[in-house]
Amino acid sequence: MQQLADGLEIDFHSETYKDAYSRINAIVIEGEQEAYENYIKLAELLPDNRDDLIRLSKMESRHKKGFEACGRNLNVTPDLQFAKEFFAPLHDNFKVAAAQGNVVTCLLIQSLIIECFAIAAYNIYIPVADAFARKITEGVVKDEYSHLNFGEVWLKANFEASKAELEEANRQNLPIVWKMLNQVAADAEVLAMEKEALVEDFMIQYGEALSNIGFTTRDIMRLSAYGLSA
Ligand code: Y39
Ligand code: FE
Ligand code: FE
Ligand code: FE
Repeated sequence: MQQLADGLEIDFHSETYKDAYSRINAIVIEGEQEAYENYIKLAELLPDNRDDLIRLSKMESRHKKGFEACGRNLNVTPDLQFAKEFFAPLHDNFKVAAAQGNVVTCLLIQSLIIECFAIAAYNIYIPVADAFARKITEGVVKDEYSHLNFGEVWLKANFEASKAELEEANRQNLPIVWKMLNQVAADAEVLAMEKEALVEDFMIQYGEALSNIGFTTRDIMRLSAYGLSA
């Protein structure tokens, strides 16, 4: 049991908490595994950036190990089958894009959408995490900002040539993120992570990223609300 600043009490060892954690922890472990694979694929697609991308992929596999330790620390077995199904739509879209050599779509899915989702989730989790998981997650979230930055820098440098593909990839993939958030909202609530806070943080990260790449405020409003009612 832990007393938080706002007086919220969370029993990290209750069956209710551990049941929700078995899915959220699995999502994070599976997400880190897929991020590892996605950066290896991106390294093949962008040979000029190979060393950076391989470095990012190694960070993702360290993240996975850290979150596996968080589950073990709470005596929770992650529900990896659930997590694979949770990521399948985004993962399939990434694989199709990679097979077609659509590197802009791959970067939008992994380095913008998934990284912003991770940053939002980790930022909201840190204040309500157990002490062990908090330390791990604080280290991880710093890395995720650098992954998002990689995508921003590349897409900014190639903005005019990427714009149309970014619009289409956003249209196809952002609604999937809102569905994923809805699927995880009840479990997140058990961990004291509010859906509204997750949506707000995601919107801020994603909007900032689009702005850094070169989109106008008007474009950002249109792009970032796409499929929000899904
Ligand atoms: O780049 C990364 O490391 C991202 C793969 C990790 C994804 C994390 C996804 C977090 C969603 C958790 C939802 C909890 C409410
Ligand atoms: Fe990561
Ligand atoms: Fe990452
Ligand atoms: Fe609540």
